[in-house]
Amino acid sequence: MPESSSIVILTGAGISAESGVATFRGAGGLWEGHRVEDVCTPEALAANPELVHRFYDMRRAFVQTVEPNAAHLALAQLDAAWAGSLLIVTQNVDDLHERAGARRLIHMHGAHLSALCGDCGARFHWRDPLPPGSICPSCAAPAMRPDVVFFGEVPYGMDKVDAALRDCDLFVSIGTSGAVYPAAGFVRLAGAMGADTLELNLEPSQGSSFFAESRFGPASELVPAWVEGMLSRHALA
Ligand code: BV8
Repeated sequence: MPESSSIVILTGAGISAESGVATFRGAGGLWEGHRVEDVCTPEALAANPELVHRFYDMRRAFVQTVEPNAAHLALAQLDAAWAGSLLIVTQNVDDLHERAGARRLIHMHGAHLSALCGDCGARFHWRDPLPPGSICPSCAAPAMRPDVVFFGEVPYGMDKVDAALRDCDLFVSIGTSGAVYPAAGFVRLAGAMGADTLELNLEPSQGSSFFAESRFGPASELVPAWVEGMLSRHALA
């Protein structure tokens, strides 16, 4: 691909699996033993704040004990080396892309290490437990909540993501089941706008048929190989 080519990369839980972070629809489709409807909706937060806050506290603490894997590191290397436009859009709320060195990154479903005030909308870097009723450092309301996008809420950064998808020459999807929208629809938008489309996943996703090419295997093997190919072809271009 020539230097001016623009790339959008969507990542999901599968890219963090080899770092030890559980995926969502693996073992029986339970999230750490919970049904998604019980823990990832505004209704669940209102009805059972203790459960929802505890669910995110547990995961926030856990992601601080794991490390980025070769797939995260390879994407960060591509981000640093690619002269054209590049955007990593992650559905993940862990900080493994950042810790690997990625810069051009959007967390469309929010982030574990961030807390949001449900009253004033202020956000704060947050590493510790966040019990229900935590006081907002900005407006003092007892309204702090996990800064994640629940089902039924609007994903973050969608204007920038939409523009990047319409402009890109290549759309790559890594480690996602294609079960959650609007992320699952990105391949169709990019493809309709003329982009080439590539899926790197352990197994066929729900959207595999929409990709021009799919490669199956662990991300820690597929992603470094793909990045090496991109950088060597680009260097020769
Ligand atoms: C919204 C919170 C409106 C943080 C999450 C049609 C159109 C639009 C919306 C909808 C629609 N139909 C239904 C909806 C509503 C809903 C939805 O999609 N429901 C689903 C269940 C049908 N969507 C929403 O509500 C979204 N909001 O639509 O607002 C709007 C839309 C556009 C513009 C403006 C407004 C909000 C959705 C966000 C929900 N929050 N997370 C958290 O707790 O983590 S979603 C949750 O699922 C995570 O973010 C996760 O990332 C995401 C997707 O899961 P995956 O990442 O794909 O993980 P999964 O386990 O499923 O799959 C892992 C894959 O990796 C597998 O394929 C596996 O084979 C592979 N793998 C495993 N190991 C490896 C591997 N691959 C490579 N290597 C390995 N080693």
